[in-house]
Amino acid sequence: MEKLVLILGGNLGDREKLIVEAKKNLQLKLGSIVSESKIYETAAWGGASEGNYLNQVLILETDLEPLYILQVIQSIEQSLGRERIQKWGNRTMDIDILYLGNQIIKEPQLIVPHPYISERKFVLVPLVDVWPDFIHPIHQLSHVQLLQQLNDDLDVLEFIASS
Ligand code: PH2
Ligand code: MG
Ligand code: MG
Repeated sequence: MEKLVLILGGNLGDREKLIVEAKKNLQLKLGSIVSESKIYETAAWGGASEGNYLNQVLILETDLEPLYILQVIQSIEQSLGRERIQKWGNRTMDIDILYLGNQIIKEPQLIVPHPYISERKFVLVPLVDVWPDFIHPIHQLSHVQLLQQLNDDLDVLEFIASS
């Protein structure tokens, strides 16, 4: 089994409910969730979207192939109302593959590890929750170290879930 590390995020609709729905679908179709970060409310990174995101990182265990995983993820995003209009624009649900174990994948449709991990606080803060000492297979630094050397001061605040 490989550890599949995903980040979920959305800034449109009922953000909390969409995360719950995405997790149900992921468990059914890809494998069990073995670890979850806190949920964070995060300022939009990249300038193209308005309104704060909710983000959460998950670790699943799976034996599935990367391109099959990508297909499943895209079908879940679609079923949750995702429309692809603008790069980095507003969205109901984005599910990105951060890591698949230590694999380095360079396909036209899929690059793993996700190329922006080391530049985004909204990714590194939840990664430190779930796997602080994992060594990034390309940068050769842990998540704690990557967060220490990061230059991104956008807000990443713990989100208190409604009961
Ligand atoms: N996703 C983006 C662009 N900007 N900003 C935050 N805070 N969280 C995201 O998940 C996010 C973003 C493109 O995927
Ligand atoms: Mg994304
Ligand atoms: Mg995406």
